[in-house]
Amino acid sequence: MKKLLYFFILWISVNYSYAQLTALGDIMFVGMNADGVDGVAFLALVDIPANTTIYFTDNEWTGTSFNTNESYFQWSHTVCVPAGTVVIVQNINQGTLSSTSLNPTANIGTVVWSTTSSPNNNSGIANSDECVYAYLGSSYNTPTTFLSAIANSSTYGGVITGTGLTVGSTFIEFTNNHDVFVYNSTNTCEATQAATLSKIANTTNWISQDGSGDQSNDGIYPDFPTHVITSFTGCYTVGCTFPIQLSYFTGIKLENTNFIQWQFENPELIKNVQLSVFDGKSDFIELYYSNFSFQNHYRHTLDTAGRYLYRLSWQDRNGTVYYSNVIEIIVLRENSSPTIFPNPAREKIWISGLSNNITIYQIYDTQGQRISEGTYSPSGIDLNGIGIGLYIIRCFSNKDNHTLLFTVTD
Ligand SMILES: [Ca+2]
Ligand SMILES: [Ca+2]
Ligand SMILES: [Ca+2]
Ligand SMILES: [Ca+2]
Repeated sequence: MKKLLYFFILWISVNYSYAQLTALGDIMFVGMNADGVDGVAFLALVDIPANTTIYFTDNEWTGTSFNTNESYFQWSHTVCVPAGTVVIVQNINQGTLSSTSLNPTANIGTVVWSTTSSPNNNSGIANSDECVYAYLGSSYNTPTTFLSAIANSSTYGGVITGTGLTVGSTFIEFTNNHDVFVYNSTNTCEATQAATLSKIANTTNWISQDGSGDQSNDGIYPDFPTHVITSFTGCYTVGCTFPIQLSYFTGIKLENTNFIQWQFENPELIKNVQLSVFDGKSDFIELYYSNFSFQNHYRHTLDTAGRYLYRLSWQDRNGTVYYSNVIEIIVLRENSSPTIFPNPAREKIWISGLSNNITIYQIYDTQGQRISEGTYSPSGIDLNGIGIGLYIIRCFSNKDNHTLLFTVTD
């Protein structure tokens, strides 16, 4: 005459590995601002693996090295940045750099000055004859792979020789010496990376603004960073996987359902989630599927008593599928359930329909933490000290066992 109830909490961690940025055009500038606090914005066309360092400079390339008198800064992030993300760097205008200069800032990741001593002493993006390069390197002044460049003039004072950059592809070259530039075409990556580079490097796909004073924040299109496109779709991954952490995956028998809950630490990295139940023969079959990863529970309505095995699977943005461990809920017999009143409740609850031999109750929160217990009596259960929320109550004796749900309101 009893129901058995199994309740598990599992902790899962997933290992992941890193790929590398490798090639020209793996990132592209999508904004540049020489007014106000100065800034650049760049698009990751491929995933940027965690802890990759990308160097930037507004010194000009002479064919074998950079000239001097301007600044170097470097960006990195401790977790993988998915393809399609736009990173916006600002506050590059710190004047002549010293050990007390503030570092530039970024919406994603961290930026620091690569050096604050000569020959890198004049920070900021000039509003004429300026070029900014992005590259990988063994150090700030030893580039190994140029990634992208943007110039507001064709007479920016450098040469393209030895960089591998190509105007109209990986090098975005304006000739108007404007101050604020924002890419202004579709935010989709094309079928090939080369086609996307051509689209972004086509200066007719940009809007720019010029004038004395600050055009970056005058409310007239384009402003920077207000009008920078913040993400692209359909870009190109290189095998970088995402450190998705499943915090918990639990199940409990609740009235005529099994109530399954889960939580991810970083659901924004998930492409889709699937909850499955074992079909009793050979496989798991889908109960719930979503491309939206923020729902974190499912109520499985039960037709019959039996042994229920549940498994959660999820896909990262590269399409790699991960599986949780399996949780088990065994239901030996369906009982007619007693009811709780009032429900929702504020100060006290009573349970009707309990057989006389029920004496013990236990109250749990929805994460399985027992928060109260006692002996049930006709005077009801006092809710003093129990906060607003959803709760699970078990009432049982050595012969009977019920699990019910109730809500505490204010
Ligand atoms: Ca400036
Ligand atoms: Ca320069
Ligand atoms: Ca201006
Ligand atoms: Ca403006």
